[in-house]
Amino acid sequence: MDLNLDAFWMPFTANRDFKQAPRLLSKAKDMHYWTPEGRQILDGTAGLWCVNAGHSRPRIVEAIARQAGEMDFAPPFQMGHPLAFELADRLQKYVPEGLNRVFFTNSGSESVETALKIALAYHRLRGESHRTRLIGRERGYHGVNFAGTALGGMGPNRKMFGSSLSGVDHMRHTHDLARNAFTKGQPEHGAELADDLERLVALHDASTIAAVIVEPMAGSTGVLLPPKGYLQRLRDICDKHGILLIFDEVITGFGRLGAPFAAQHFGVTPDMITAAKGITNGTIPMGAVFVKQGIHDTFMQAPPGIELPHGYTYSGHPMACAAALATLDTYDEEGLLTRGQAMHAKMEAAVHSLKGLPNVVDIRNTGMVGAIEFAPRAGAAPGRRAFEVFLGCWEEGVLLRAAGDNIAISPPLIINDSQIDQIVSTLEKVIKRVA
Ligand code: PXG
Ligand code: PLP
Repeated sequence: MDLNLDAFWMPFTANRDFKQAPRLLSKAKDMHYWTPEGRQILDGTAGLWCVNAGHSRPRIVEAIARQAGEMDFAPPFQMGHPLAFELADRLQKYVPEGLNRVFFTNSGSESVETALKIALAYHRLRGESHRTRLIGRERGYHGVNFAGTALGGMGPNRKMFGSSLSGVDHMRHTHDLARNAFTKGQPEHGAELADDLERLVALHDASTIAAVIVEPMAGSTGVLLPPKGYLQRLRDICDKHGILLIFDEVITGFGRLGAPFAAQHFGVTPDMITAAKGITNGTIPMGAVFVKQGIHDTFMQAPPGIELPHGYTYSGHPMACAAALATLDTYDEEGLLTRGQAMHAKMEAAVHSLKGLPNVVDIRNTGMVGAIEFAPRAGAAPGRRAFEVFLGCWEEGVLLRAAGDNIAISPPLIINDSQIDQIVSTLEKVIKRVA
């Protein structure tokens, strides 16, 4: 193919390596991608954790095409269009009880910035403008904008960008290989790590802290499940000190764990949820922040006028709304948002069958997500071994995701048993060869 690769500066990619040996995808349907040469690839990553109903589903394709012809765009500031209201109303059915107000964005990163700004403004409206501090967690990922970069806890994503935001602190991460390796589902040990929040309260004083943001299951860093009792303890500490709790569910939202949201799966309700990705099945960029009604209503008691000076040109874009409504129809018709429960045992047995292979130091799973952790290769850059496994699987026709020293498995929720077997047998073959 005669394609000049020079001009496009690729995101989160080793551009020079990639352009020496490109990996291109040009067609997709249901569980598969195809390369421009026609090689079929099984999608073990749901694109990038987003194509939860599988690729190019007819109902969604038609809804997008129809909307493009009907009305391409409508201004979202001081104007509206019916689909955005219809979608907001429809989403009530899926979110945890009480989080029944929604602000639309275009990505997970924008959802994070939006939620944090709402938290600051909320405290200010209540006369607590001294609550400006924001707390994240080591190994967290909250997108790439300034606040998300500052609150995130993955070192390489932060170090090039200065201090980015003041008044930020982090709790420790919950990964504990020594005590929890090869746990199926939630680890037994580590609930006490939530007490890090008490430590930060003692240090900074609760009256300075606006919000805590965590991924209920950390995705990008390599699928870290919360220890049993951990999230409830965070919830309790936040309640005790008037701190808002934000769950970043950009990956876990829309069915990944076997419930619509991780909040329901783990039985802990935050004050806000950030979402994106699966809301449109990855088709048209869209994100959302779900907010407890009481937070929203605080804004509605302010003097008349614009209650929240915040929004994006493409907030509630008509094409994204049409795509999201058709996505929800597809999820409903096929029971996909809870299919992770039915498939849990199969997924669990499949990924844990890789225990004992060379350099595999941990395996984690729940619902429709799993991860294999490798010992780092001595003398090589961190993550090299996992990246070689990723490359090997790609050559064998399976797309997985390397995340540091981990391989993450997060297929579309329509995956069948034999496709799970294909992922695992490919991994076994490749791990034996390269790991
Ligand atoms: N929060 C979380 C928890 C995420 O997983 C974002 C925010 C940012 O969303 P946008 O739409 O701005 O990318 C994400 C995104 C990976 C990977 O390698 C994960 C994400 C994005 C890119 C790569 O696992 N998650
Ligand atoms: N920069 C400029 C100069 C703009 O005019 C706008 C929006 O009008 C933006 C940035 C923000 O763009 P968006 O609303 O797509 O996030």
